[in-house]
Amino acid sequence: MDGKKSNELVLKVANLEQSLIKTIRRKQLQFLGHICLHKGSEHLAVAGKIVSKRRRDLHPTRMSLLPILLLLGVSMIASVQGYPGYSETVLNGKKYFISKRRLPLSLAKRNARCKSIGAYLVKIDDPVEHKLLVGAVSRYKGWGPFFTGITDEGSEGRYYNFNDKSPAKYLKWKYFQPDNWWGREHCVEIWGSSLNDLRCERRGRHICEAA
Ligand SMILES: [Ca+2]
Ligand SMILES: [Ca+2]
Repeated sequence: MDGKKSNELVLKVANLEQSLIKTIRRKQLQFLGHICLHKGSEHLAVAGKIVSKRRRDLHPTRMSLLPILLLLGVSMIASVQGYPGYSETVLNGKKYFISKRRLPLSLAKRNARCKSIGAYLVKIDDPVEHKLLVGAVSRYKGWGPFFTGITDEGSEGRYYNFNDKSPAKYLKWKYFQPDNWWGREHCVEIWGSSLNDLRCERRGRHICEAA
């Protein structure tokens, strides 16, 4: 009827080695999610001395399916989760997120939004990352501007990354940029294949980079 009895039956009929039975039982336990953290209890379970208590009103088959269904449910949730406000893209093995809504936000608010999904406003470290981001932006179906985390707020002409205040490493500017137009452009967007400075409060999307 139960697992213990059927194992004994298998042992009698097949006359298998005790070690083989133990291996099978261990595999069964692992499969059903009966993971025993303590070595002692694992040994008892393997030896068949621990019998799990079941609710009488639940059929044993349904009980054994429960962990599997739970696992399936969790994996399904994980596969559709994502972040509703962002389009996710993987570049060079790293995750980046482009905000779906064009909003007039401060740089601090844009960065806070990135942080809420375990990321930060994108830093551009080198020509490779620059090129990959340019590609991602060009493929994006929607208007910009696309804000990066690069800024010269508070230090005109000296560009740094907003999230950690580190100096900007790679700046490939568009012709005649940065022009700090009207003395009010302290944020940096990806524009075509290069960068432009623009007003931080402009309505636009921002790009986050996974931390
Ligand atoms: Ca500026
Ligand atoms: Ca500009």
